[in-house]
Amino acid sequence: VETQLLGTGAPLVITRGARTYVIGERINPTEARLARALTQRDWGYVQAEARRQVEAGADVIDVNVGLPNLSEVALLPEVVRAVADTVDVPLAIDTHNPAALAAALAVCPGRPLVNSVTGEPELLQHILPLVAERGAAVIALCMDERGIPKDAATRLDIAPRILERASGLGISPADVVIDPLVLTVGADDQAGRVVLETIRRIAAELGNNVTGGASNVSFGMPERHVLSAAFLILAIGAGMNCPITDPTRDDLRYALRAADLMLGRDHFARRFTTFYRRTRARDTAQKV
Ligand code: THG
Repeated sequence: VETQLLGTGAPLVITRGARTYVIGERINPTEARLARALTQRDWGYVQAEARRQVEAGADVIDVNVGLPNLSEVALLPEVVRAVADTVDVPLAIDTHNPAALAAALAVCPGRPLVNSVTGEPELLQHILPLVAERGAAVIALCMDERGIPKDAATRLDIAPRILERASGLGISPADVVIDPLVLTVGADDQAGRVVLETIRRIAAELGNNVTGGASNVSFGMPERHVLSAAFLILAIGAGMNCPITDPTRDDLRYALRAADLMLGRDHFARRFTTFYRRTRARDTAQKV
């Protein structure tokens, strides 16, 4: 399956089995400095964060501006425009607010990834038509109005329902990227096992491209990046091929590159060694 995305540069074709594609997570107000930049409308800071992620290997930039006291409808299109002005990769527009999504799609160049829709009737009804009208791609979360199922089988039931609704509006299954829903192991020690099983079954039974917030797995835990890196490697092995993660962190980036090499997806280990050389050159430069 191939999902085609476009920013202002070359098209990105997310291809199953080819390599791991990175959706950069850092334009998100859970990070305190980013939240401050959004309240102060400091687009320069936001743009620098976008560039830093692309330089670190992000294939797509996720844009999330959901903050309790800020108007997403006003803010999201401004931030989408600012980010699209400074990086040429495709964007993932991260909102469940249909009005904010419509406003953001109106100013977003190329073919973005809409993040996201669920099986909830409200969202299916209001988000999918915007995706169809724009000819965009979309992330489908394996949850519905009853919440996030505890087991893989029930999560697996929800995805085909979303695919069917999308297909009815002319959205091809290849343009629906599935998110099994990554929850923290801090709240449920079975969260990792359940999401890995869900990923394996999506890959085997549906064949769509698979995304997910890899950092979610370690919320509230000590040594959280060790846990996120372990999860990334296992999730990639299970079939998650476009994780949402932080490529500016060396530990997470090494994990991604190592997983692709071990799975035979890195010709002559070129990506891994290039990453190593760049990281070393940067560290050496910083020491002098
Ligand atoms: N699925 C989909 N989209 C998503 C998620 C998902 N979008 C949002 C989120 N989950 C993925 N993005 C993030 C962004 C930041 C963090 C985790 C996931 C994060 N932030 C640190 C924190 O909150 O502690 C702060 C960052 C910092 O200080 O550097 O962990 O699951 N489709």
